[in-house]
Amino acid sequence: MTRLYYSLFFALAAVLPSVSAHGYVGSVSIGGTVYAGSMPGHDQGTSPIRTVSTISPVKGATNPDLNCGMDAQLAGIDAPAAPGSNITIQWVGGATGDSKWPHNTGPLMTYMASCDDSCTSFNGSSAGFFKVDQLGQLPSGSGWYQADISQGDSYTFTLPADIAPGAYLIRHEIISLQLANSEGGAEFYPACIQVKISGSGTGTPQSTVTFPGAYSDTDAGILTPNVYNPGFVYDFPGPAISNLAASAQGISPALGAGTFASGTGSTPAATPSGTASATFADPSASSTPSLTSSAVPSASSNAASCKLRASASANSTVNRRSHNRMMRRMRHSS
Ligand SMILES: *[C@@H]1O[C@H](CO)[C@@H](O)[C@H](O)[C@H]1NC(C)=O
Ligand SMILES: *[C@@H]1O[C@H](CO)[C@@H](O)[C@H](O)[C@H]1NC(C)=O
Ligand SMILES: *[C@@H]1O[C@H](CO)[C@@H](O)[C@H](O)[C@H]1NC(C)=O
Ligand SMILES: [Cu+2]
Repeated sequence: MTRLYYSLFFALAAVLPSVSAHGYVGSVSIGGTVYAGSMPGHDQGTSPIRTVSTISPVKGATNPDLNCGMDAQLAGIDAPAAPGSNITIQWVGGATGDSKWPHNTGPLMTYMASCDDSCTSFNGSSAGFFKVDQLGQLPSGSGWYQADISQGDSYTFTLPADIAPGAYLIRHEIISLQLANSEGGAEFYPACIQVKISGSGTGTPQSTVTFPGAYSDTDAGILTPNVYNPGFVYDFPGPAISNLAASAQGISPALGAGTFASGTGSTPAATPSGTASATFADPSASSTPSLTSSAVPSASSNAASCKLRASASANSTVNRRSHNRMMRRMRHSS
């Protein structure tokens, strides 16, 4: 099934004109439902993805649009989500989302912030964000997970298992570093997704940051003149991974071709089997040097959270190996 959807996606992509420049979050899979995002500059529609005004990047670490993307609008719904469940995000390229994400260098990061009861009227500009995931360079040290996104793959992370119930903003972000050899050159693509988390968890983050506020234009992960040098090791910007973070995350095949074209509105999962098989793990925690250091909770974290993180990383590594084998097969077959 997975292979079929992947091939179908490539077949479609091959006949579509390639559109320039940048992109946006075209769809997200939450609790088995695939929600389409609105095209930038279009009506918000019924989607938990906050609509941005343009596919162009946010520039500058102090730009207010670093919060949720360019002129992001409140979304009308908070998508129901279970703690410990997977969320899969599909980036698309071009103003109408009919091409692939265009960039291949730089990190993918995911933050969350509590909106209290509802995110539908919540302004995130003073929200307290905590980091739940980050993916950077491939374990081989050459190339980036972002390059997989530019092949049409989706990105999956797992909601914290013990997170307290309530409404949360998920702030997923790509940073593209192809112009980051000069200060202010990094391209930020933040995207916010509104969820309502169920359950009876009690977990809260030990510390939070704001956006803007968490980054500076001279951070080692944002001003990167050496990014194309052999042996470059990426240093993620922002805080360390939160004590609340879960383990599994990664890159997966595309979310199914049917979700790309819709401009607005939520789409019931038209391809449930494809979606389900698309979310196998590709966590990057333990074997890449850059991730090992950043994935360890900050020094102030207690021993219990360190232990949890360590066991999660071990399981993630196994999943990634099987994923990489599958990716090789699929690339060869497409
Ligand atoms: C949040 O507040 C800022 C500052 O008042 C404003 O510029 C921005 O548009 C608001 N965002 C939303 C989503 O309402
Ligand atoms: C989440 O994805 C990981 C790998 O990506 C998988 O091992 C796990 O079973 C998934 N969890 C759920 C609840 O689907
Ligand atoms: C990892 O796998 C072990 C053994 O199967 C299991 O006991 C443990 O709970 C798993 N850890 C996570 C975080 O899934
Ligand atoms: Cu771009």
